[in-house]
Amino acid sequence: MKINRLLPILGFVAILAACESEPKEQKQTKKQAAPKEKKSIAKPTFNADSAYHFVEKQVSFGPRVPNTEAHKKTAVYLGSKLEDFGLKVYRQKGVVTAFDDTKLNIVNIIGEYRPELKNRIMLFAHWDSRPFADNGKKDRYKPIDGANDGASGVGVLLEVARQLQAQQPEIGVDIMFFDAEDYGQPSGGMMKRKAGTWCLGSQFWARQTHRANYTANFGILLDMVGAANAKFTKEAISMYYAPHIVDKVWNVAAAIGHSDHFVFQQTTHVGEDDHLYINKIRRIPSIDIIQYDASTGAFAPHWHTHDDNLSVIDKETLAAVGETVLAVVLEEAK
Ligand code: AHN
Ligand code: ZN
Repeated sequence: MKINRLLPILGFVAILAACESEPKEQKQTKKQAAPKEKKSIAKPTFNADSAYHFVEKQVSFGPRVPNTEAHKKTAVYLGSKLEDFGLKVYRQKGVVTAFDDTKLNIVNIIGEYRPELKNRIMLFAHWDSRPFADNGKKDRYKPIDGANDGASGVGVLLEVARQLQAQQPEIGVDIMFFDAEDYGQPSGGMMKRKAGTWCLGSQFWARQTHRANYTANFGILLDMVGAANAKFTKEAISMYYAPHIVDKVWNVAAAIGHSDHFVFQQTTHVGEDDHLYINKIRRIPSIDIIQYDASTGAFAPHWHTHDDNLSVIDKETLAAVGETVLAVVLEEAK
């Protein structure tokens, strides 16, 4: 081919190349600029020894199953701790019906930090423990300690409450401990499956809040947040109702160095949890920080067995979750 015939083609190729390379360069500059644009977030003070102590104390009462003495004592303890930390405390009592028709005397325990402010976040966990060990092999009809499943989330939030009192951020925060999350119908067996048998305390609260016209900008649920090397994935129900909150929390975790726990992967491993009803009934966008275990494709092997005791609790994980949640609160207060 002669050069004069080739030129227009070369020119066209050059234009194509230019068109292609320009956006690429722009993309690169954007990528490089991104870390500069991201504000740096300080790792907040959060005492993991203190959080661990709160977990230990809950477990020391014995399994926190509704209608038991241990449950009553724990309720007194949790309410008085929130009061010690200067929060306005509500004890919302009720009776709910379990899957097997047992009437459960429940109490949702709520502590409000800066109740006068409109700008609010709700942080929640369930405080009861499972009356069975139906995922285990032995003593399946005995209640479990629930050191991870129950006490860990409450322990972290008690320490968050203590830090709110110490650090005094300018934002409303409601710490909510829901009852009777874990009295759900065991899977398998010959009974017909009933819907909505889990999360009885949060369902009760969602239908009638502890005070009229309660609302919050968003909610964060902590469930099974204490095991060593725990991975928290972007849980599907949270991603359906509140992907912007998931991103907010996971980005804060990354910014303060906790990407080893808060992994950028989505998983569908939760049937229902308290955040579902807060989203569905109250329409407060809420997410669940809940462990995902790749070996089971769901929860940790100790889940709903007697191995869920103090020995699985790791302070480093409590710190990662506590620092992340507290950092989110402090960022929102800015
Ligand atoms: C299920 O997905 C069956 N349960 C998740 C809720 C739960 C139970 N969290 C702790 N225990
Ligand atoms: Zn459970």
